[in-house]
Amino acid sequence: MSDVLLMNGPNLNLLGQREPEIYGQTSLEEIEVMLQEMAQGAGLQLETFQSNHEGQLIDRLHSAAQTGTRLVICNPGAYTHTSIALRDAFLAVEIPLIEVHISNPHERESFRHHSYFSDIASGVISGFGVMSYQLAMAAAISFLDDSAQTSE
Ligand code: CA2
Repeated sequence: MSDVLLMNGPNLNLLGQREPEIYGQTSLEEIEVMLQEMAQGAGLQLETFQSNHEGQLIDRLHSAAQTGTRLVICNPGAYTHTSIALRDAFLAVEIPLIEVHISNPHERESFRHHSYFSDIASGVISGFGVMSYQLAMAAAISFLDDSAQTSE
């Protein structure tokens, strides 16, 4: 069982290699290491997953539910604006979601202004570059700490 799953959607495997003016210079692996350190410091288990395929993201979410994952931090990439199937998967598994974006989609093209996840997420963090992920992990740590205290 892992406490938190960090899930990244299509093209985010290219972080640090392309379009640094939008997405920065840090690789996904470096982000994953940063979040592992934060999770370790908080005594939480973190798993990470990236896929360029909608169905694989859905399958990973189903298996997270089966193994009792307590929270998902997800940057759905462009699926943010298109994927009713991934939205339905989040609704089906009922695992709390923190939606993350590196850029601020609201200051970009209008097709990025709608997210299929924001209204079902516990929270949304966007526009802070790589720090969006760190803020999301900090929020996850606090969220899981609060939920542990209320169930005592
Ligand atoms: O700002 C974000 O994190 C986004 O989720 C990134 C998505 C975009 O479609 C969303 O509107 C906002 C695109 C991810 C593409 O990732 C790349 C990473 C490096 C180089 C090129 C693309």
